[in-house]
Amino acid sequence: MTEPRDLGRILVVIPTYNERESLPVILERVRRAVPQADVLVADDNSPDGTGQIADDIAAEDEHLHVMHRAGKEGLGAAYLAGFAWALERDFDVVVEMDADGSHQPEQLPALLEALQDADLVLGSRWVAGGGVENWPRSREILSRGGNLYTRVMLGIPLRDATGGYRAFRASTLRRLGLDDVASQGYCFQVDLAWRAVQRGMTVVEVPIWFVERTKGTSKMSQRIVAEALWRITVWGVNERVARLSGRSRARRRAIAGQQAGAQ
Ligand SMILES: Nc1nc2c(ncn2[C@@H]2O[C@H](COP(=O)(O)OP(=O)(O)OP(=O)(O)O)[C@@H](O)[C@H]2O)c(=O)[nH]1
Ligand SMILES: [Mg+2]
Repeated sequence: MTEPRDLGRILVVIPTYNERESLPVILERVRRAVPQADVLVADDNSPDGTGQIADDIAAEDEHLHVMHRAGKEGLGAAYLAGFAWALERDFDVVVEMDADGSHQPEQLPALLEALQDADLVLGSRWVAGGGVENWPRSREILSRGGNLYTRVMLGIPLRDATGGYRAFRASTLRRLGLDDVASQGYCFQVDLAWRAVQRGMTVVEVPIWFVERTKGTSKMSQRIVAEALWRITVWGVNERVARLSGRSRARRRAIAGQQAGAQ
């Protein structure tokens, strides 16, 4: 197996909001699983003091960095700030990982290995070898259904475009045009994956075993689901309209060409 260090400098970005119980455990696991990687905790001023806990651990670990943000702005905004931080410091690879243990750090070497031949690697629950543990049936249906809808609406082949365990090359992030990303939650993940596919990048899915959190509380909400549904529908409709008008433009051009040829 190729050593992940062949990829250059790696930064794992972990967004946090009220994760005081989970964070120390996940940091420990990341440092053990991928010792050569740096970690950035992007905390939205968690009322439970997660930011302070991160600072305390960072004081003992030069490879751990903490970004303190003013208040809760959602997962997408925290990641965008983390990506900008990474690109400014010339990291070569940027990883997305939740703080709650759902994304197992021990599987990160497999994602990094796949990045050797890809622009973007998605940790995927819904490919052979992947799956979920301790998820209620309702969450599984929501995730599978959301991914099916995304596949059909956007016409992309990805099985798990909503997941948030990913590895990007820095060059990929630079090419995605992140300045106008407005989406949050699940939709943020779909947005980035779709941008990569649209730009003809190589997006690879690697099976992961997703373990539902045992500590802290979920930030998942109906609003996050509604946002995803709404935006994906708008993107899908716009895409179809653009494709159809592109086709009718091409047809008009072909007819004009035939008429010119006939004269
Ligand atoms: N900085 C920041 N992090 C957030 C915000 N919302 C969620 N997060 C973090 O994003 C990660 C994913 O959030 P979760 O609450 O686990 O969402 P989820 O995985 O969809 O929901 P569960 O399956 O119930 O865990 C966790 O590390 C959260 O702490 C936010 O507004 N700001
Ligand atoms: Mg979670």
